[in-house]
Amino acid sequence: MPQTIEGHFDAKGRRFAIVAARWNSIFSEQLIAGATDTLVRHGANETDITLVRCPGSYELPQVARRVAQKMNVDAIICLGVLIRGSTPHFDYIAAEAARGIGAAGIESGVPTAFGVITCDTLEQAIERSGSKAGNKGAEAATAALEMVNLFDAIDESSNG
Ligand code: RBF
Repeated sequence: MPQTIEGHFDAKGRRFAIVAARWNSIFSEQLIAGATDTLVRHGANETDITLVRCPGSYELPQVARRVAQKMNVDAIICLGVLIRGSTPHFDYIAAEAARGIGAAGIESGVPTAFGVITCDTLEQAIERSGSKAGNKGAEAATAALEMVNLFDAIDESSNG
């Protein structure tokens, strides 16, 4: 068995920002609730979670970058809901959100989690924000937690 470095899911004493886009708020509020619930159930103090609202998913990378620079947080969970319309905007915004949220994490060293759901239909949005297909906000929070603890484990490893 190789030596394995991995992150666990302990949120105790950690500070988090949830950056959430306002668009399609009936769904994004569910993602926020799912992410918050996941962090708290893993030991985070609710007062250590800051919700930052931004206009749309296009703005998520810009806000995540600013939060990483200015706020003392261990991870940033980015949440948004994109529903495909009859314009090409969907693909542009989705691509920018995915690329930019990743870039903000790489540039800052603060883990950023991608909790943007991209849906063709309202039904898919319902499914991904707390019903049949789970809650993608909760999943993004779980990924953020694992990353925070993984980074610690890498830093503490004797090979690091
Ligand atoms: N933002 C979202 O988070 N979800 C969407 O489904 C969404 N659809 C949009 C559709 C159009 C045609 C436009 C122009 C914007 C949309 N936005 C959406 C907003 C976008 O992320 C951004 O806030 C605005 O374009 C302002 O920069």
